[in-house]
Amino acid sequence: MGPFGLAGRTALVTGATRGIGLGVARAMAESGAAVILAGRDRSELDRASQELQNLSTSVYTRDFDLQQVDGISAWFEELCKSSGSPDILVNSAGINRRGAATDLSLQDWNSVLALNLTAVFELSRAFARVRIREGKKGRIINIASLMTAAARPGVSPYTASKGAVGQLTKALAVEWAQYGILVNAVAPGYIDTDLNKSLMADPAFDNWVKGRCPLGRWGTPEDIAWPVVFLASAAADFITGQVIFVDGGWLATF
Ligand code: GCO
Repeated sequence: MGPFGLAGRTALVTGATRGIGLGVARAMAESGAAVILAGRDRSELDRASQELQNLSTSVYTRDFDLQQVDGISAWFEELCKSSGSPDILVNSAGINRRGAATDLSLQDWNSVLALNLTAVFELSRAFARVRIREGKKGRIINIASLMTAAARPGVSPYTASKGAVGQLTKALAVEWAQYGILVNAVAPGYIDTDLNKSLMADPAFDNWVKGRCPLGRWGTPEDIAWPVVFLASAAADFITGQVIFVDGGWLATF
């Protein structure tokens, strides 16, 4: 696999039971990594783990609700104590709450910002503390969004959270470069996942996405997974603080 392989590496992937997170975990397993699937629901974790077993003998699961941001540091420290610190962290867990900004509840806002942003900050710094303490390098890849750079009506909390993820990626990259911890983000365009099922089921929205995207289609989790594997690999040893838009050309055209 040359510089693109992940043999001998361990990756912790959040939001790993479905969508982009599961796609990333699958691609990392195919690239030789041991993968730790993190998610909230034990039965969904077991299903995802079964799906990946034939790809890698090293598929582990850890259930935790990352919305409980105060408990993230202790959860990660315990994970490291019992199975060693992962080399790679992929922050893929995220939610969306759609609605007019004037109508959304403060709880909607707080839930989206907690999982999409605060949990990313908390888990990333828990990861960095351990890797720095152990004198080991590391890779963090955050899943941002088209909404890191653009917006549409009705998704203000999500857009704000993903805009912040883009800047947090740069902030942590410049702070941890000295330790060899590289921090980047992959920003998906419109992807065929459960998060977007309702959008895909709307013929007008579906036609808009296919017409607006130069490649004329919705992306797939695999379209996102392999750029994530690239950023986790030795092929990306000189890349940090970057947000790579994997959007079918969406942002390249007006
Ligand atoms: C929406 C979508 C976006 C996602 C999209 C682009 O409601 O417009 O869910 O918020 O971020 O997949 O990344």
